[in-house]
Amino acid sequence: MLTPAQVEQYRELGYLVVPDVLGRELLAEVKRRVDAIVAEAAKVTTHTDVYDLEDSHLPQAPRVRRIKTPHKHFPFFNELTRNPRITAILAQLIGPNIRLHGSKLNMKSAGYGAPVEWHQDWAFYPHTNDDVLATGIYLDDCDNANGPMCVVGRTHTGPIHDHHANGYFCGAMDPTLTDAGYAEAVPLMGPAGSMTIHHARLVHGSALNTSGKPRRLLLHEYAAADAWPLMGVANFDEFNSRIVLGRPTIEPRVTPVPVRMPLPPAPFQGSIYENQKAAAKRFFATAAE
Ligand SMILES: O=C(O)CCC(=O)C(=O)O
Repeated sequence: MLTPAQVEQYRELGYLVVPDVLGRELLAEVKRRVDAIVAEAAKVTTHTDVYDLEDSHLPQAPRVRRIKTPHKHFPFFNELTRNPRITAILAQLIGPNIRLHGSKLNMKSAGYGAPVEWHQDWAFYPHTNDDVLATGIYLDDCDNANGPMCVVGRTHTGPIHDHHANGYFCGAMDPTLTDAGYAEAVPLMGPAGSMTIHHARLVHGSALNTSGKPRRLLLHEYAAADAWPLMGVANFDEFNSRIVLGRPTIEPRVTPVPVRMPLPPAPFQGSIYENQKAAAKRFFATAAE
């Protein structure tokens, strides 16, 4: 459980790091399963429903950039999104009824793991209210060297920045047009097993991993059950099947939150890495540079 001071920090700054949420055994099991999934990437030559690949991927030298929506493909990871150690913490922040929005595992491998440009998750999936956040469990020790997720505190109460380039959604803020306070960004670091929490409106991003150590981050996105996605609900049963705590509702709570729709869609539809290829200007160096 969170202390009142931690809850207060989340409300005020929009982020938190909570150590050792899963415990040693469960963390070890998560890593074993991730290794097994990554080993299977030797069979693929292009992005699939499961794998998002680094540009330099080759089947004989597999380079996985992200495992996409692990909760959809692997029951173990679906179960993990509902783990009471996680949901008890979430309930303190967004209430007793909670729905999973999505999940992903960003690999940020040693030496070449791709950067993620500054963005707000809210620009990808605005909801009727902003009781929406993401958790990230570090599978490796994370320090300044291996590409920690960096956040700009307090931006969760500010504007929603433009994430478009050349008239299309690109999922990245143009660092030459908007200074959202990047110089004050804080790295979220900790030993393996630490869980980051960031508000969906918080500006965040991370650099290329040029170190010799991997930095894997398992991200779960959660919303209060009465926060409904403004992009709509494609399948009502599937939507409700993602309730991880409490009960669903058909009465969305609507609050005056700033919104820009992620439309028209990115020309490179796919993962955030593909979307951000359309960005006019980049902040973080890429492996090719
Ligand atoms: O992996 C990271 O450091 C950033 C993750 C993120 O913001 C994302 O994938 O949307």
